[in-house]
Amino acid sequence: MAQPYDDNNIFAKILRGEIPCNKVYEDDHVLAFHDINPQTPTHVLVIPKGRYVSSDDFFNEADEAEIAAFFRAVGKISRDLGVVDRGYRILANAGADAHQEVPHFHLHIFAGTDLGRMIK
Ligand code: DGP
Repeated sequence: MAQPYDDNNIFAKILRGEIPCNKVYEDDHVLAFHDINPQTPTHVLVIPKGRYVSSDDFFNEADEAEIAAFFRAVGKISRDLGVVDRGYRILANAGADAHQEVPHFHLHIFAGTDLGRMIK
């Protein structure tokens, strides 16, 4: 059974404005902000505003408009960050083996350095 959504997770608090973030983008469906503990010179998190625990939850439960808006936003954010020409990596950790820390679906955008073949 899917894990229930926890309204007290840190990204839910950021979405409600209870905790500040260094915002890079916002629209009706999406919020993006700099990671508090950046692993690369550019490290941005993109989250849907809907209540989705993980990528599995989002991919299976979100409606088409929400999914489309999310990935369009990822594309726009990447371009606006100026990382597309040199290259970037997008990644979602999901579940225990991937060490997902925050139980609100998010994509990481890593860029600004040679990323090698693997990154956590
Ligand atoms: P993950 O392991 O994929 O769940 O990554 C969660 C990321 O969230 C991790 O890179 C650190 C980041 N993070 C955790 N708490 C905060 C916070 O309060 N603010 C911001 N901006 N990022 C956070």
